[in-house]
Amino acid sequence: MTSTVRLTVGQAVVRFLAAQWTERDGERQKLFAGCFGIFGHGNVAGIGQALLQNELSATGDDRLPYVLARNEQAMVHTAVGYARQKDRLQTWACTASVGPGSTNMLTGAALATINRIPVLLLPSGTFATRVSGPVLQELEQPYAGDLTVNDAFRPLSRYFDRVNRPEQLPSALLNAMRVLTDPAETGAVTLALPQDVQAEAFDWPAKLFAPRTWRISRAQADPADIAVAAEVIRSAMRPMVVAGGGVHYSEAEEALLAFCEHTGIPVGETQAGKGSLPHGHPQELGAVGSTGTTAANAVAAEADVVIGVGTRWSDFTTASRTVFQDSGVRFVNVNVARFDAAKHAGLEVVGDARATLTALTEALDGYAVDDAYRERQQTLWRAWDEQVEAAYHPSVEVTDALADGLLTQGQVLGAVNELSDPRDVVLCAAGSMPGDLHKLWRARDRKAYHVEYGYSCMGYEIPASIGIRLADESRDVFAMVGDGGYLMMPTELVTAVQERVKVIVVLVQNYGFHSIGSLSESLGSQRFGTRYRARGEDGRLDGDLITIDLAANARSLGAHVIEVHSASELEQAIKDAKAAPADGGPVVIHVETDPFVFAPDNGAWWDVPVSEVSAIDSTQHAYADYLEHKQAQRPFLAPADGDAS
Ligand SMILES: Cc1ncc(C[n+]2csc(CCOP(=O)(O)OP(=O)(O)O)c2C)c(N)n1
Ligand SMILES: [Mg+2]
Repeated sequence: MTSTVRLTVGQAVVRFLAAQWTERDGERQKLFAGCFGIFGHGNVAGIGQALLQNELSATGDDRLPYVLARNEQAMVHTAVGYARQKDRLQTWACTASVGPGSTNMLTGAALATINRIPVLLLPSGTFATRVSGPVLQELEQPYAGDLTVNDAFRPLSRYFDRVNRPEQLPSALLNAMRVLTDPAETGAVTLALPQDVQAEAFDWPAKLFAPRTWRISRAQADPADIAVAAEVIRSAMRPMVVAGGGVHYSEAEEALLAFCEHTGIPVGETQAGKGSLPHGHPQELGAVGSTGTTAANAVAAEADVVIGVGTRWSDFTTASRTVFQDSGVRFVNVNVARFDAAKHAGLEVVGDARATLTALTEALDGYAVDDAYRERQQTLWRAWDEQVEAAYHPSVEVTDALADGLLTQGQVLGAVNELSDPRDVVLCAAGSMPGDLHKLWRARDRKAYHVEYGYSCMGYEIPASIGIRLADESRDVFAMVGDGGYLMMPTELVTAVQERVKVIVVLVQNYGFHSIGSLSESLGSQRFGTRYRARGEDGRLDGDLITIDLAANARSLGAHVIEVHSASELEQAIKDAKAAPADGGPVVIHVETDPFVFAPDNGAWWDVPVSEVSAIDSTQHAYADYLEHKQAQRPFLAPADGDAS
């Protein structure tokens, strides 16, 4: 007879999750570090009771620690920050109550799926039996009796299931783990759990709870594809690599280094791929695309073969398809997901980045770019690096022109870069800083740069910094957050206090949305509605600055706050923050900047449509400008293995 265990669905979920492991390259680790949650009806009794029972009685590897968050969107961000830092080998589950608690996780789900980061979401549902419906927070639709708000997770999840009967749970759980641990499929995985089902008991086969190891294998590309790819690369005069997040997730940095050193091919980096080559490497081109360096973009403009490694080719990477200007440019795409490998009519080399780069290096034996190409790339890079130096240390003319107590954003980024340890992590997500960081940050370690630019979600910064620090306590984490981003999601400072997690938040106050203000201006919309100003006498939002005290706000949430008003105070603050106790909770450095000192220009574009007709002069001018930029847009349709001419 099969041995069985009688547990509720909630208890079975918790017990199962605690028993899951991943293994790659012979290293084994727990898949779930724990479960974040906020309780309400729906999960307070079901999953909540199960987590309590686990906390009270489970020991060692059977534990699934519970952490109370402050906002459900934020707890998904924390899980994403953790999973990305762990190269997608480990993550967290997130439990939320019926209705708003669950739908608050939707933004987090989209962010995880877009960035290809595994998180397990457990939204609670209204009664599967419907006996007492409509219950509090239940959505009713006259046209569909089986619909719930949790159906909104379907388009945002890589796997979705609703467990309406206990018998459905085993296959739902196994499928959820399959997708979470598949590098080509991974993202948000959602198991919706109706509140009555969570509390229902069932006799489960004991084998369901046996420790289970999900092997994350390194998919090998087809040797025939490697051979064609090598042939295409050998035919190139001006090849370049574009390194994406897949380089990091596959731990392919050394394989990339070997590939570049054997071939002399230079490397541009996407936001997720930054740090693929350490700063200072002779083949470094830095950021490529809309927020790219002049070096990477000049090389890209003439590249005849572009080797994308682990990139999903976002518009920022290609400067909306304008950065690669060679009329016959061809793409060779190394990617574990065929979906991404096929982009831009690329030659699909479907496989793990590390394994594939190693195979390609062998297949390219004897091939190298010529010396003139190497020299050109290095000259371009040196010219850019001088601009970075000038942004980090602006001239007296620039600093003297600043109002009292203000710094430039470049100065702030430079100080954090120079005073942090090479292994410390810098983190950002939205506003003007991601672009400036992409251009200016000197990434000195493979896991030291974490800009979320798939969803570029304001409010990601503080919760994700907690996840990163939980993932690796040997690194300090610097969360760079604008005043707009801070106001979206300061709440998790309280969670950092609760868990005594040391994160260093650099809060850059510039009174509004500087990034969108600049964008608005360039599109002829005159910075409309982007400044934090009171409503003026003319009825418009152009009155006095709203001088709210964000430093006091952070202090009230339990953070240790340091306010700085000069470059030397900023230096001291960074040193003090680094010296703060490792388990002392969050430190916030509050600094005001002058947003009108910009990072060095790269002349690159980003396609944001301008109104075709308008009654405003500035919009009409912007539209003429827009049409001109559109001319440079390329379709990228050349067959990758075809004739280059
Ligand atoms: C959740 C969310 N809402 C809106 C946006 C659009 N958006 C991008 S940047 C930005 C302004 C960010 O302001 P702040 O954090 O102060 O940074 P700054 O632009 O001033 O550097 C906005 C509204 C977004 N990215 N995320
Ligand atoms: Mg701002």
